[in-house]
Amino acid sequence: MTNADVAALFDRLADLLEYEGENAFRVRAYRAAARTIADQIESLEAIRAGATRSLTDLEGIGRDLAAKIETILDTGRLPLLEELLGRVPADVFDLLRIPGLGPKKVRQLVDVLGIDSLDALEEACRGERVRGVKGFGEKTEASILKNIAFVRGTAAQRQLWDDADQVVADVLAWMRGCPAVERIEAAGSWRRGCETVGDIDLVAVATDAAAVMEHFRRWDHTTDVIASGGTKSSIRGPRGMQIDLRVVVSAAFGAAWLYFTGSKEHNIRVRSRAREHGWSLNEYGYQPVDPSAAAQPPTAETEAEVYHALGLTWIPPELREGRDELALAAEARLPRLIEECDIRGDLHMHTTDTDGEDTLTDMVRGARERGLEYIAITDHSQRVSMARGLDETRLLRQWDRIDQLNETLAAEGPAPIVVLKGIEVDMLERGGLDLPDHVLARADWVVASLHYGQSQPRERITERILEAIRHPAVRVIGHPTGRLINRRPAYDVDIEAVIAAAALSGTFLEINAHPSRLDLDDHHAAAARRAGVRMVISTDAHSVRGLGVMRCGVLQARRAGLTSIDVVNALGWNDFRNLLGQRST
Ligand code: DGT
Ligand code: CA
Ligand code: CA
Ligand code: ZN
Repeated sequence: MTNADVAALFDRLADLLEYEGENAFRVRAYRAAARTIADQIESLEAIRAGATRSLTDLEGIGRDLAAKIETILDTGRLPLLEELLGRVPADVFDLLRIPGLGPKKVRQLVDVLGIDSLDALEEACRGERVRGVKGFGEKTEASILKNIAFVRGTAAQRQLWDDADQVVADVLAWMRGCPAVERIEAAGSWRRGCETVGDIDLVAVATDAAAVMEHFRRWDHTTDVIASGGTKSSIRGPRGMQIDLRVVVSAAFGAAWLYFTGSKEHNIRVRSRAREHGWSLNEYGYQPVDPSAAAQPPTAETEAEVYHALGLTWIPPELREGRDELALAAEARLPRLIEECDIRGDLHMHTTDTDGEDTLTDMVRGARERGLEYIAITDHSQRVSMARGLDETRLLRQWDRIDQLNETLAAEGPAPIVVLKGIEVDMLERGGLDLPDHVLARADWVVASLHYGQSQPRERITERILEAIRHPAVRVIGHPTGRLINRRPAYDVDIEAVIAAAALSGTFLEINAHPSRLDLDDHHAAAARRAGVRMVISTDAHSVRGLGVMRCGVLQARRAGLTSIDVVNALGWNDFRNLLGQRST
C-alpha cells in the first residue's frame, strides 16, 4: 500500500460519509487526513516502524485514525469503508465523479428525483426536472449535462502520467531483480509522456522467457493475472493498472521497443515508409516484402537502427504521435527538445501565507536544493478567499520579508538563489485584476490566473484573459485553460485569440507542470510556439515536494516540440533578469 493508496481510501470514505449525511466535522477530518497522508514523503510503513516516530505525530492523525491506518497497512482493507460500500448503490460513484457535484448534492438528487445512474440524471436534466430541486437551477442543470458528457468521455481508469510513473518505477525495479532479465524497458503512452496512461507496456530481453513471466506474476503487487503466455503476459498491479509484458530476443529489441512505444499512428507511418523501402516491419524486426529477394534485412537491435534503415534520425518518444515527426526526421530537422536539466528557475509557487503547506524560507531552501538559480513566490490574491489570498497590506509585508531574505542569501557567498517578489493575481469575474495597478507595478513577476466564474460564456472568459494579457504588469497567464485532467473540463476560451494576443504583447503563457493540469497542453503549446509566444514551465508548487513536478511540465513541453529557446525559465539568471527589464508594449 502506497501513501497515495491509503489517502484514496480515506477520500472515498469521506465522500461516502458525506453522502450519508455524516457530520461535517468528521468528514473534514478524513479529508484532511487523506491530504496529510498523500503529502508525506516517507511511507506510512516507515513512520509506523520508526523507533522515534509514530503515526500520531502526523498533523490531524489521532489515535482513531492511526488505528485505521494500521489496519489498512496490515490487511489492505478498511472495514468501515467496506460497510459503507455495501450500503451505497454502486451507481452513486459515477454520480460523485461529476465535477462540481459534491456528495450532498448527489444525495439530494437521489432523494428528491430518485436518480440512480448517469443515464437517469441525464434524462432528468433534459426533462428540465433538475432545475426544480432546491439549490439547483437552470445554470446548474446545464453544467451538469455538460459534465456528464465529460465523465463519460474521460475513461476514468486512465491514470495521470505521474501516478503511472510511480507504478512503472516500481515494476521495473522488481523485474530488474530477476536474473533471467537481460534488459527491460517501459514503452507505450507512459514512454511518450502522455498526460494519462491507460495501461503500462513493458518489453524485456531474455532467453528464458518462462522464468521472466514467473517472476512477473510473483510480484507482491500483482492482484490478478489477466493473461499468461510463453512470451506475453498481462497482470493487474497497483492502482488497478494493467501491465503488459512482452519478452523478445535481443536482436529484435529495437523493433519491439519501437512497436510497443507507439503511438499506433506513428507505427503505421513508420511501417508504410518501410514498405516503400521494400521491407515489412513489425515487432520482430525487418523482413523483405518480397520473400524471394536475396537482400539481407536491416538489423533492429536498437531503435536507432530501425529508424536509420529508413533514412530517419532517431525520434524522441514524445514526438511519436503521427504528426510531422517523420518528415522532420527525414530532413534531420527534429527540434532539440528541452530537458529538465535546462530549467533554471521556477516562477509559480505558494507558501503558508496562502494555501501552501511550507513556509517562504522552506520553499526557498527546497528550490535551492534543486539547483534553481531563481524563483518567484506567487501566492494568491485576496479574491481567492478560500486560500486566504493576500490583500495589499499582507502582500507588501511578504515582499519585505523577501527583500530581507535576498539580502541574507547574498551575504552567504557566491551565486545565491534569487527570490522574486511575485503574485498570482486573480482575473476578476467582472473583469480587471484583483490588486491595484500601483501594487502590481512594484512586483518583479506577475502571474494572472482565472479561478472564478469559470462557467461564463466564451466571449466573457476570453475577454477577461485578453485584458490581463494587455495589462502592462502581467508577465504570464497561469494555467490558461483551467482544465483538471479527469476532474474538470477546460473553461470555454478562444485559445487562438489568447495566443495571438500574447504574441502581440510579449506576454508569456504557462505550461503548468502539475500532473492534473499540464495546461497549456501539447497541442496548444505547439500552436503558441508557432505563433512566436514564449512559455514558462512552472510547478505551481504548494509544498517543497511540489517542486518535483517540473519534470511533468517538461514532458508536456517536449510533446509540444519545445526547445530551451521557447521556454523563458530555461534562461540563466542574468539573461532572465535582462528579459525582465524589457517588454514589447
Ligand atoms: P494507452 O495504454 O491507452 O495509454 O495507450 P498506448 O499507446 O500505450 O496503447 P496500447 O497499450 O494499447 O499499445 C501500446 C503500443 O503498442 C501502441 O502505442 C502501439 C502498439 N500497438 C498496439 N496495438 C496496435 C495495433 O493494432 N497496430 C499498431 N500499429 N500498433 C499497435
Ligand atoms: Ca499502454
Ligand atoms: Ca497495452
Ligand atoms: Zn498557483
